[in-house]
Amino acid sequence: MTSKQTLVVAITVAALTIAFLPGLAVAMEHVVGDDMGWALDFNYTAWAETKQFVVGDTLVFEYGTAGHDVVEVGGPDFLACNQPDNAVVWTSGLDRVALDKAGPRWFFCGMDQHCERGMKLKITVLETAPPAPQPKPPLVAPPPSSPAGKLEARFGEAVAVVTAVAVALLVL
Ligand SMILES: [Cu+2]
Repeated sequence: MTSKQTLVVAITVAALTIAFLPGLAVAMEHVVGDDMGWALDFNYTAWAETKQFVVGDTLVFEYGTAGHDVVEVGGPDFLACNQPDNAVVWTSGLDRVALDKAGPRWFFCGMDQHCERGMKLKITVLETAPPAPQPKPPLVAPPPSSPAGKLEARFGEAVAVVTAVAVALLVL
């Protein structure tokens, strides 16, 4: 093996390692309000501040259908507790909301004056989880439920890096 080939192999291994380490993060389900569920007299703003929402995660709203529902609106309607005709409404009592894109999402309860009474939730969905400190490599393989799409995206990035480095070495 030439020194260039050795270098390419070393860089490939490094790039793949960097690309796949963050892929160990597993999509999370967030039960809104934890044990309290979706209810009156709970501070969902404070609750949301303790959580991290990442693309691929799921929000789960749990509530009695007689008293509550879940309405998704835009920012201004959220502030005004206004439910427009085209708002998305969930009513199952066990509503699973996929967080499929980055950015803010706004929800409130559309029943009576529940929104005005604070039954409202704003979250910000992150593209990727910020890197957590990893003192040691994990000893177990990631579960098979790891989102394949994310891994493929990361693999694509790694391939791009390796290709760019290999081309640069050949040109030099
Ligand atoms: Cu309600």
